[in-house]
Amino acid sequence: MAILPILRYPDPRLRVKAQPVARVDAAVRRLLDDMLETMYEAPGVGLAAPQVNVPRRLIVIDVSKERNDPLFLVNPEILEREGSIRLEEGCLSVPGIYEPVERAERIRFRALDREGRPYEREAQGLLAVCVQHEVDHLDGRLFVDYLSELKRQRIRKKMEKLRLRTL
Ligand code: GNR
Ligand code: NI
Repeated sequence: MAILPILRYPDPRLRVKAQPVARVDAAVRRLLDDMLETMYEAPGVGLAAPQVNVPRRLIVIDVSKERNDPLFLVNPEILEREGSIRLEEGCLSVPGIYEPVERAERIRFRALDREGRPYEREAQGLLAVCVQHEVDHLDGRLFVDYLSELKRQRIRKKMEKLRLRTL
């Protein structure tokens, strides 16, 4: 297992659309395990492969309090969205920024699991928000895209300054 470096906004690699995984083989499973360890260590409730510079449609999530209920989403598809919820979101690629974003409150999604088996499930609340946030990463979208131009500009400036200090 390994901790992977996380790309930071406004890195252009976070804007690339990720490609589907052809087969869940040992290399994909190893990457999922490294992503999970990286997410737990960060700590975060989700992580998408583009955040660790891998342009593939892979996501790990764990919204449990005990941090012992990992969820693996390979080639996920959101099938239905219902209702709306406004939650304060953060992102490991935009550290220190927390802003409310409106999302669907309930979703139904399909994905492959860590063994490559297809499954379908429903989610609500934080899990539903997290799946939508992570699927956005696969499409090169970030939560700051839902904020006003002014807020996004301020965040970009702050991140550029932070990068000069931490590089
Ligand atoms: O750790 C995270 N917390 C979070 C809180 C509210 C909505 C979404 C998230 S996901 C984020 C981790 C992350 O950046 N995933 O891409
Ligand atoms: Ni994120």
